[in-house]
Amino acid sequence: MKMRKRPNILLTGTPGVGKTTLGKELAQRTGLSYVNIGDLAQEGELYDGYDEEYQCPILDEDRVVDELDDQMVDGGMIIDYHGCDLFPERWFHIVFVLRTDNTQLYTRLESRGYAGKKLQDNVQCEIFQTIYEEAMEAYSEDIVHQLTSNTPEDMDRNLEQIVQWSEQWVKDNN
Ligand code: DAT
Repeated sequence: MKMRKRPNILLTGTPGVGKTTLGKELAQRTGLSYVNIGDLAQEGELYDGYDEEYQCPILDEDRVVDELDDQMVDGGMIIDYHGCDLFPERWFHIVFVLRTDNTQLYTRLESRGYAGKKLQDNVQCEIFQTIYEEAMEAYSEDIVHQLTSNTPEDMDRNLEQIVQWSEQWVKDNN
């Protein structure tokens, strides 16, 4: 029996914008599989060197892509990462860039324990819409959507919209 085709969704944006919260809830609501790239890299030690400035391991992008490619070809995946140009363009049917006001983002990242340069750099990343521009360069512009993620109401609305989009995609492609 042939499996129903299901879409692959990329959730991207600056750390703290709500990708993980949205992605996990979305997986529950749609039955799609949620993958957090940071966790995947940690579990498989998919690293290539160490970044002294940021005091964190450097992602081995090729191994991350190899690790996921079979699943992505099958479809039905939700990918969560604070970057987007490392993935093959063919992987995704839709790309959501979550956006948060910088004052709110500052508070969220501070309570996550970010401080100093790491905190400043991440808030600047959001102010200069770095990830949105990265997404617009890496993917066809008509599949890239920005979603405001300031309040719990925003979270609910985004969830609702993506669930509906996903259901429609499944109808249209099967
Ligand atoms: P990310 O995965 O993008 O780093 P997260 O899902 O871990 O972000 O969320 C960071 C924190 O902010 C977490 O405590 C939940 C909160 N948050 C996320 N989106 C929100 C929203 N739209 N409204 C209120 N709080 C939100």
